[in-house]
Amino acid sequence: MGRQRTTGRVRTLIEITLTDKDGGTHLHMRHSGFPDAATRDSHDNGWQSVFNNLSDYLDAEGSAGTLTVYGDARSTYVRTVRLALEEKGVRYTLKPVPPHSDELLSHNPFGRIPAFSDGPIDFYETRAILSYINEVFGGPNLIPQTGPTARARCEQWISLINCHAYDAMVRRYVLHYVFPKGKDGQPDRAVIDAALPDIEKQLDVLEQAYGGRDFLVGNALSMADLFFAPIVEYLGRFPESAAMLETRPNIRHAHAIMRARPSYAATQPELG
Ligand SMILES: N[C@@H](CCC(=O)N[C@@H](CS)C(=O)NCC(=O)O)C(=O)O
Repeated sequence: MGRQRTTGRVRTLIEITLTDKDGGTHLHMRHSGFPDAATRDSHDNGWQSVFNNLSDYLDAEGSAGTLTVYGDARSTYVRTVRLALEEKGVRYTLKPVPPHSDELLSHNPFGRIPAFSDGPIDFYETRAILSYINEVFGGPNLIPQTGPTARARCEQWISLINCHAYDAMVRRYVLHYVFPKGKDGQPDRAVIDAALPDIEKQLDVLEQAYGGRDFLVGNALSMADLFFAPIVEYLGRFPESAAMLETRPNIRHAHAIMRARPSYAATQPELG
């Protein structure tokens, strides 16, 4: 079966061959006639999305049979990836493997969660995983569409979280409450106290960034919100950071908006 298609002013050819195979049907698709490699490659994402949708349509397990998120649901970064998939309306399987386990190491040599695979394609590092999800699947674009300033601002907030805020808020604070390492099984006050000024400053900056809007960048949900929301969930659960949120109404407002989204409920981890 062949079909001519006009892309812009260029005519291209889509050929689909269906053959019997192992009791099923093998589909081979060839899209040819592009004027150059860049135009050809720009069709990759669209076709990926079409075939993922086709797989969902034909197979009860759908993309959950090929898309896997590896990691613990309580991890903020794992939740960021899951939020992105939920926002896109893409089905996936969560494989609850701990950091540094053999299985995780086979997908990420550094042993951190999350890792992600789409069939034979593997990724680690949350920002990279989100980039793939955003481009390959349909649904809302998680990168701001309003111009270069908004896009760079989105990257700025993600980088702030990855390079500084996760470290102060989660590694040097939340995790010391969750897995106390001080005397008599108590949280180590010195470590917590040292993190507090950094958390205050980061929250001040983010409070100002929200400016009373629903989202960190402009008026649409972006990846930046998906990185920050799972962290705010934890900040609300421990005394000093909960008090800091009390005096930051913009962050609380934006978090209430996130909490109301179906993606948030669908990824809520079970916390003791
Ligand atoms: N830069 C990584 C960070 C991932 C990360 O730190 N994940 C935490 C859980 S939220 C983890 O694996 N911790 C275990 C460890 O650091 O050994 C990313 O963006 O995915």
